[in-house]
Amino acid sequence: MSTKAVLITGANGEIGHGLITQLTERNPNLRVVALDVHPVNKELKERCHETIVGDIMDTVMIDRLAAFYDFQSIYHLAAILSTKAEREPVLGHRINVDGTLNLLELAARQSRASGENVKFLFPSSIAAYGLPDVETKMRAGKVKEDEWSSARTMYGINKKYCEDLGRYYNWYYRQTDPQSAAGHVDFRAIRFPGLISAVTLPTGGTSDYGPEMMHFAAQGKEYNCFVPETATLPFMVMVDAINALLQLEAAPAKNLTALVYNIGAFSVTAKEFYDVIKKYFPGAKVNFAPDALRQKIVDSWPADVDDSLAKREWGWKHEYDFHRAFEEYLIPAVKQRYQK
Ligand code: AKB
Repeated sequence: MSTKAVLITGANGEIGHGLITQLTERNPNLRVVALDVHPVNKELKERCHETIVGDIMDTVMIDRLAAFYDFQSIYHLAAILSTKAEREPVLGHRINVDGTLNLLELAARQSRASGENVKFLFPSSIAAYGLPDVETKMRAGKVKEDEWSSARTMYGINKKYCEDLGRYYNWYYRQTDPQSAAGHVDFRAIRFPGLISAVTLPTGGTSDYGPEMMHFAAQGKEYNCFVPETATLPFMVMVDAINALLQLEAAPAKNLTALVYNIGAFSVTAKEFYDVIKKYFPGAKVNFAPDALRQKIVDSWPADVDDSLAKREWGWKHEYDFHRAFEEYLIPAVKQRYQK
């Protein structure tokens, strides 16, 4: 008999770190199988049933996992973020799309074999949106899930397409088979805003200027910000992002009418970021030196999102607004991190 477990890909990434901690704190008996191309650190390893250093493109390794485990939920976090995927589009597509397909196939096979649905939690992104220019973006305000859906980056297009793949696996997988299967992939996606963590730094993203500004200031380093002071994006702290994933996972299927949900917390300019950081690190030095190409990506993402559907259907509510996020969560934790 296979062992019941939860699979987390990209376990070593920013969301993975916090998610493994939260999942195992809430349920110490949960068997977490963590997969990443880099080894996870000792502290996380101790929380996991098994950790695997491997590539989501390795179907032999995925087959081995399928033979040993019966996954109830899969959190598929592994991805190449927007700036990196723009520099290496084929690699971005390979990991973000082909990799996701491998994991969806695993979920489909397991759900059909067991007759029980496998929940597939997928972090999509505000990159799935594409606004034509900054004026339209600022006019658009809070965008709804079905608006401005022509993504402009390889990463955004990959995320958007994987949402569609999720819909296919959820509703239509092998629809011409004469007999329908009992179990299916229960696909649930969240379009995350830029995420800010006090304990990890993002790599390869375009919303990275927010968290980078704070981490540089905490280390007494000068920061060259690659967007102008006016650049506006929705952001959220990592604890809220992880709570959202756990909340959506736990939501009864009967309450959900959609497969993809926006969630929001606060929308801020790069200047507002700098101002709040200066409040806690008065010596912080940020030079605004926009990189026109990365700025174009930020300009194509919404300034804010309409998350009323998530609020209505699964009770989404952020805990940290902009000022509380810095005051109570980010600054104390980041100071502790760099004072060590
Ligand atoms: C990125 O900047 O690529 C990510 C995202 C907004 O999904 N942080």
